[in-house]
Amino acid sequence: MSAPEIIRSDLAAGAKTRFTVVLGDITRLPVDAIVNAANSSLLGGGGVDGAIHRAAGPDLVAECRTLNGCKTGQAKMTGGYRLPAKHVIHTVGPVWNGGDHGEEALLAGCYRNSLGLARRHGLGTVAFPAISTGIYRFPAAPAAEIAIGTALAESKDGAFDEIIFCCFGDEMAALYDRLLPQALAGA
Ligand code: AR6
Repeated sequence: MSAPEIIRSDLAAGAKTRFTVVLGDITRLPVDAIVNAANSSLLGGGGVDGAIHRAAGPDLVAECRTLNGCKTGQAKMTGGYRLPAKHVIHTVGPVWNGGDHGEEALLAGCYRNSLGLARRHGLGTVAFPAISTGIYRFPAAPAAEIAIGTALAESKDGAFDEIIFCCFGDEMAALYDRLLPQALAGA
């Protein structure tokens, strides 16, 4: 895929954190941390997880082996190795199972706990993929609302310079491009 493209970049009124929608491959972003939509083993997989491990090289899985996995909705951090990102925050999204198995709260937990980890380590720029919306089948629109809403709520203290939503396809980018200004206007 070609170099990531900025679709939209906005500040909420009176707020310090910039929210940016990017179309492209998250492994190419030179940020403090990219978030990985991992599975509970943290030992790699398909989708964005596979792409991140391929781009980071084998030292990433070696560090992941020391972490003893990760529960759904939680997050753990490693180095970025060969990635342009300094760190990888690995989180485990919920598998969509119809919506009445706590999926929404678990997905919000992924964003909240990833940003909590970033805040504790003083990381100013964090990029998220659309967690759970691929192999785990979470519907894109409610997932995007949870992503944006949780990130807005968690950044009110001004701890982050920029939060990036990295979309891997035109449809996802159009969805975030539509939802982000609505959410910022209401924030
Ligand atoms: N950059 C940004 N986004 C991407 C990239 C990329 N390089 N590649 C895919 N996406 P998925 P999940 C998007 O399936 O649903 C793995 O096997 C993709 O289009 O990667 O949370 C893990 O090991 C989609 O919008 O993650 C788990 O077993 C989003 O990333 C399982 O998949 C998430 O899709 C996790 O499933």
